[in-house]
Amino acid sequence: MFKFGFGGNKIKESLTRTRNSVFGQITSLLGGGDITPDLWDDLEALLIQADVGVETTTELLDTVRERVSREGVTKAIEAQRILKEEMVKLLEGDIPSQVEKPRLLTVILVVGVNGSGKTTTIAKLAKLYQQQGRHVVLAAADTFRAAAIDQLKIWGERAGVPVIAHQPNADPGAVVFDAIKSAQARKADMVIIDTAGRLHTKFNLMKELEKLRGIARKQVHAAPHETLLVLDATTGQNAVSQAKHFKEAVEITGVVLTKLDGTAKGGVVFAIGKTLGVPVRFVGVGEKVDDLMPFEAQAFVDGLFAA
Ligand SMILES: Nc1nc2c(ncn2[C@@H]2O[C@H](COP(=O)(O)OP(=O)(O)OP(=O)(O)O)[C@@H](O)[C@H]2O)c(=O)[nH]1
Ligand SMILES: [Mg+2]
Repeated sequence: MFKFGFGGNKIKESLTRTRNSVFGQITSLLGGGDITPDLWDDLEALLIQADVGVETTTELLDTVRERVSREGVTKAIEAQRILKEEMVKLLEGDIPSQVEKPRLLTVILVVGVNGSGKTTTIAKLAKLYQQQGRHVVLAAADTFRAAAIDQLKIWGERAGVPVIAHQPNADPGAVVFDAIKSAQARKADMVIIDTAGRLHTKFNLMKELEKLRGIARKQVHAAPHETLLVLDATTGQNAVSQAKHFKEAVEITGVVLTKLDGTAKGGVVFAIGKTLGVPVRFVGVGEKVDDLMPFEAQAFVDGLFAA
């Protein structure tokens, strides 16, 4: 199976703001000396400030403190090692991606509120999978905004992948239907579906996403094989509440956290992992088509604590 290369430096670079704002202070706090009672309070405050979220911070620190006492650790630097280990554990989902499974046609549905980075992420995904030798077709099922269709077409042209689109305000279900038919006719092996981030009401949006899932499932066994929720890291805890709302309405199998390069709120990744119980699959680290990286928990945590 093809494995993505993962540039430790690139993820480290995209975490610069997050590291410089709070994680750098955590690294200093846990840099040397003995563990003091004050240290835990300071650490708690810093983790919350880093957008890890209150609930996740509490659970994380409970686990770390329990291990510190059980393992008889007295040095702050050892507590840092344990904290990093527990952070990695928190982020390491054990849900395997269905995208890697060999099948005739893999369908990926991409959802998220408007502006979160869905269309850009789809272009990036198309390029990534194309580089793996996949034949990708894009479905412009965000028919709510005329510009959204054009935007996907432009990205499709740049990436050299066909985009199946209808007129603005056309039925998104029909777009999905046609895109899958077209992919089958072309013997393509992947369809990535762009969806609206906003309809007249949130209820309509969720109903529509469910409908799109149903249409895909009727055409291709077990489709969509991946439903990716795109969340904007710069929105911090707001991304977590968005995630909750989506998860209540639609089955989400993975998260793409975008704009990590432009935020100090990278700690939100821990809150997302914990709240959703689904893995972060990719992170967006810039606006260019190559700026998407498969998420690796260890590299991410190392990047947060890097010198
Ligand atoms: N810095 C940075 N910008 C990003 C990233 N991903 C997306 N963007 C930018 O975010 C903005 C919105 O991205 P879109 O892909 O249009 O978002 P969308 O979710 O499709 O939005 P709607 O179609 O309105 O629902 C664009 O200006 C993108 O260039 C990223 O990883 N880093
Ligand atoms: Mg879009």
